Amino acid sequence: MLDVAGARLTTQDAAVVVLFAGADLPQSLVGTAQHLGGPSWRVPVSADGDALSLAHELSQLPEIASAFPDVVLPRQASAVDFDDPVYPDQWYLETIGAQAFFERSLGSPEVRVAVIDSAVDIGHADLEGAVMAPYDAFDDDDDPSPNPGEYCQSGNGICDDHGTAVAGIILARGNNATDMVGICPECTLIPIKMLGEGNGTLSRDIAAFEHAIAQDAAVINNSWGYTESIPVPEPLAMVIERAATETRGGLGSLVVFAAGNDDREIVDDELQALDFVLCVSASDLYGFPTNYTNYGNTVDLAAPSATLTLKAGGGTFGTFGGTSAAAPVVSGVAGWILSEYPELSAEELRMLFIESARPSSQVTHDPETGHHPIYGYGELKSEELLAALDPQVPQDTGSVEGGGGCGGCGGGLPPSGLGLLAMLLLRRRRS
Ligand SMILES: [Ca+2]
Ligand SMILES: [Ca+2]
Repeated sequence: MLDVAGARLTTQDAAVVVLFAGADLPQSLVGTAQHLGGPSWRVPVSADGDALSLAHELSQLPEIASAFPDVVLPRQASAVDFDDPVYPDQWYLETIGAQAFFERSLGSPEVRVAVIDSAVDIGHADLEGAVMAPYDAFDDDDDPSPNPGEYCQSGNGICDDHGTAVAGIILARGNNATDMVGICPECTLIPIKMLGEGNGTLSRDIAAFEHAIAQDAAVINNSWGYTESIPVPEPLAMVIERAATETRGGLGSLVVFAAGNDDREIVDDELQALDFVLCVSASDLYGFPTNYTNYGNTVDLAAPSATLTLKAGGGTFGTFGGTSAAAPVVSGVAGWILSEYPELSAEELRMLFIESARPSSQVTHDPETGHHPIYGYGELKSEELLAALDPQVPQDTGSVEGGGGCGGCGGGLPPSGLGLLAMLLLRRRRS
């Protein structure tokens, strides 16, 4: 093991060199160096040498643009190559650039994502092993599964399919040769049924959030709202604030709400406008605004309406939609981020989504605030999110200098949440 570029890496007995454009292989290496193609060569270590010293020596030669020990890189087969059959059709993963997340990890089971919704088919094959502490606040039991035939919204499968569809977008298992891939395929699901046949009650809404708090949820997805514009009842606002500030030892839970599908303006006293809530509107396959999404000052960002997801009773379907399908895209990404950066507070994470949203090219955002009533501060994109999380990640080894052996080499460790916080404090909200 050697300390190479700040990381402990195992080296092979060789160095890799890249020649300057037009340079020939130094005479001293002819016969021993192995050609890797183009200007790249592998140079074996001599009997009493080591790879790091060799790389340093070689970097001094005028022909050599870059030299580096031939290290063993911790790597696995690309996680992007999923064996899940409908993965290639999940267009929204491409829209947000989810491959950049998958290349790094598939998330962590330590991160618990609560889905407060209608029933969730916890026996679905693509949720196997994902579920903890299921709860039914509607029937007050511990089984949030659909009651077949009840709460038929879309007529898919065994009915009551909404919660299953939401959960699938967030964390359907990956590489299990089954159905699809969620955005955080290794996050843990806390399914909470709160919607069902007939009207809901305030007490059920509160019981749902209390369960998410008691189970220490890191993210709480809410693809629901009231059908009319009504002020948030104070006890519900209070329990949501507690969720956002008390879980995870005080770091809090990111509370994500769908903007709603009524093509109306959300006013300041509604659920989606609460201080701690991240409010998500929906864009379509082409990045255009959907014609149903609610809008207003409270919209924080837009995400694609993820139409293809799990169907209650088994398999997938392709006609899910609305802001109900956009909020879980954000919640899945939130779960992935907290898997990688568990020390982020819910408020830091909420600001990260707002700060790193990419302004839509379809509309003109307010030049003063950066806001747009439909897109909020912009669209969810992995490129901007990862750049905000890892501001000092080395760029591709585009520039080459003869001097140092390790200039621009990878292997740096991700920054801590404190680094991110400092960055957020510097950037603040667009103004
Ligand atoms: Ca039940
Ligand atoms: Ca799967």
